[in-house]
Amino acid sequence: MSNFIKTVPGEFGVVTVSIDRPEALNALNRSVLFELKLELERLAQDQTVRVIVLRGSGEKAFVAGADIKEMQEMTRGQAIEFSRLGHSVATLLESIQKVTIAAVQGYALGGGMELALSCDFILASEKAQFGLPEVTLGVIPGFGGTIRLSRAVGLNRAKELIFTGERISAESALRLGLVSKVYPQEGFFDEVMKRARLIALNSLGAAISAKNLLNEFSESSGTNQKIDAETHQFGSLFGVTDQKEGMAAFVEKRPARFKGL
Ligand code: DAK
Repeated sequence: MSNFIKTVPGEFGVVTVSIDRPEALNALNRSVLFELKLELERLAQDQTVRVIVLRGSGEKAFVAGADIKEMQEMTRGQAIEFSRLGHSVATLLESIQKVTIAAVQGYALGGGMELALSCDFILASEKAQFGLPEVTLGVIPGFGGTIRLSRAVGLNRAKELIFTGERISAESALRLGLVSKVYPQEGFFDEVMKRARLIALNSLGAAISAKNLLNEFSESSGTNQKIDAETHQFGSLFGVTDQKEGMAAFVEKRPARFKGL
């Protein structure tokens, strides 16, 4: 029984998986990530499932990031565990033998954008906003963002987005090649379902063969080593002054005053 994940089966083997924590803009705490992982593992075994559409509940957000209130008090060891859990969900979305589509309306920030980047492609509503604001909190992207963003938009653009932490519109994300298509807000999910059904009616075996090759060919080298490096770097930023200050400032709704430590 999931508290935070709702799955709705649809026609032609298209299922919609919703992250359902709208009161916190679907922020990813440990329970959300754990339930999402279990649900994806279950869907991976279900032969009737062909396409998975991942979305957030409510109109305001896909996912507004990892749960800052939960992360605020994490020790280095807990941060590493948390990063591993997030990585396992992202890797599952990327490698599952189904087609995965991120349907983004509203905010896709931090860990939310990283989950979207792990899907096979992203469809966005005109009101979507993307960003990796981790540096504004004194940390770095920890669910594969340093790896997958540069793959999607190129090294220099990824650096600029990560260093500024700024949010970009759906239109800008389209220009960067981060999202595949942008639709009007009204009727957005109908358009997503049309696209999902178009794929579901093709040969799943062929699509998955292509997916596996595309994933393999797009890896320059050693994704697992990169994931380990990101996880440890993230962990090492926990418990230091800037991480404490950045996250406390968010919770206290004030600007952060970083010391560079
Ligand atoms: N975590 C916890 N609560 C959040 C949240 C988040 N990321 N985002 C929003 N909320 C909560 C707000 O605190 C608020 O709760 P109450 O104050 O009502 O209790 C509620 O959701 C509604 O949000 P707002 O009142 O702030 O709504 P607004 O429309 O005014 O603003 C916003 C929306 C999305 C601009 C704003 O909420 C915002 O800036 N949110 C934080 C966005 C953010 O910085 N996201 C990135 C989080 S950092 C790693 C693992 C993970 C990560 C990195 C490394 N390793 C272990 C290596 C990932 C990090 C992140 O994702």
